[in-house]
Amino acid sequence: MSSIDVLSVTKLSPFYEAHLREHFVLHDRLHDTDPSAFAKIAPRIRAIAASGESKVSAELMAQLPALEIISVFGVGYDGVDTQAAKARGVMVTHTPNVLNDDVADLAMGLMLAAARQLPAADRYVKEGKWPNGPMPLARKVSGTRLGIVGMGRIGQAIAQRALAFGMSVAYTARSAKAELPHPFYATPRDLAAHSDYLVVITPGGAGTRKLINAEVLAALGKNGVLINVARGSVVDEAALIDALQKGVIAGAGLDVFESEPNVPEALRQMPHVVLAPHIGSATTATRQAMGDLAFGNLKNHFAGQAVITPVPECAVKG
Ligand code: 8YV
Repeated sequence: MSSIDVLSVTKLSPFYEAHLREHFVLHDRLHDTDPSAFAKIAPRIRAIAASGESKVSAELMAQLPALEIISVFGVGYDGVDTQAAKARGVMVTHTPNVLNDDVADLAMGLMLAAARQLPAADRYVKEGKWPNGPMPLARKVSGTRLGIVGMGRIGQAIAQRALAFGMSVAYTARSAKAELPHPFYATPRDLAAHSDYLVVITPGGAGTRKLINAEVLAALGKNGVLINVARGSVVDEAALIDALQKGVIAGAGLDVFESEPNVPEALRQMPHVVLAPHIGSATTATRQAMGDLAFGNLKNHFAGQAVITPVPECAVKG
């Protein structure tokens, strides 16, 4: 594999990048940094290394006649034009399952942090305010109603954790899952109307763009809290800011944003909002597992073996 040219389209985790450099000729974001050098090596590129947030457009693929595989370091691949890849016979792989626990943990963490005001509590003690009196009372999590938008692998891992908190769980998804005991609502609006906390963990992309809009937020109501660990595109950010400013909902915990890494000033100023910089899968153990899987997909492909985790669109139907 040592002579195979790979283009990375994102700054990759250092250990994953080092691993790729050991086995491939890695061109780190050359298309962005040096277009004329890129034009020379483009015909040799046989693989793209991307992350969950990367954009891999049909235009980029069109410049790479030898492209065979796009390996995404992440479960989400909404930035990859899979239709164009399929039409060209380019394989697309991702890293499902290995990050389920981390993303579900973060969803619970944001829920607890937003409800119990943990960042404010931390500042309260550190800034020496405690001797002047207690903090304002916060919002209860245990025993309340959780609505999950998107009931795939990570949604189910969140449900499992919520049950241990004595929460009732309901969900919405493209269709009801007969094997799950939780109530199904056909729309995010109906689910929100029956939830105290609404967690968004649906794939990104055109099919879910602004799924969580002003109407859904109004249904969640003034005691409701929105948690987003999916993609910024799934929530209408302007509608969310408006709802938070007007008290239409009580608060939010957000790991993802419409235009990362830029977060609107309005959100950054809000005391009832807890923010994180897209860290759903960002633990050492999980990033290692994601790197191993993303690398394993490339290795298998170039060894002439079946890839481990193709995206559903590229999976061979049995
Ligand atoms: C990113 C993610 O891939 O898995 C996903 O879909 O969004 C993340 O895990 C990760 O931040 C690497 O950039």
